[in-house]
Amino acid sequence: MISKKMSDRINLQINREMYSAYLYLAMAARMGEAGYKGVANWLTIQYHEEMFHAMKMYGYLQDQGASVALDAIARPDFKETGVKEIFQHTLEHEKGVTASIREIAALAREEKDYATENFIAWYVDEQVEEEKNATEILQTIDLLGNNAQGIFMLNIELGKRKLGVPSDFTGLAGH
Ligand code: OFO
Repeated sequence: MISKKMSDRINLQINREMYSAYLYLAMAARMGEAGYKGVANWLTIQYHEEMFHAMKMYGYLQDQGASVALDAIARPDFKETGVKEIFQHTLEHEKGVTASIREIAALAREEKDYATENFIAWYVDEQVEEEKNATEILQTIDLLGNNAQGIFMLNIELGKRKLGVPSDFTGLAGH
C-alpha cells in the first residue's frame, strides 16, 4: 500500500504524461500538415511512448490498491511551426518532466516507500533517454545545417523510428 500523498502525486504525473502524449500528437498533426511526414512519424511514436508512461503508472496504482483519479488534460501549448523549434520545445518540455519525476523519486525516498522508489527508477532512466533523443536530434539539425536540404534529410531519418513499447500493453493490474 502507498500513501495518499504518493497516490495523489502519481495521479498528477499520469495527467502530465497524458499531457505529453497530447502535446506530441498535436505537434505530429502540425508537422504532418506541413508535409514533414517523417517528423510526424517520430512525434506520433512519441505520443504512444507517453501513453505507455501514463498507463504504466495507472497499472502501478491498481497493483497497489490505490485509486486512479483522472483529471482534465490541458490543451497542447505550443506555437512553433519550424522543425528545429519543435525539437527545442520538446527538449525543454522533457527537462520539465525530468524535474517532475525527480520529485516523485524524492518523495518515495522521504516516505521510505521502497516499492515506489524502485518503480520510479525506470522513469528516472527513461528521462535520460528522452532528453538525449531530443538533444541528438537538435545536434543533427545543426550538423546537417538548419536549411531545407538538412531538414529534408532529417525528415527521412525520423520517418524510420519504430514503436519501442509493447503494442499490447494495457496498464491493467496484473499485466
Ligand atoms: Fe514521459 O517522458 Fe516524455 O514527457
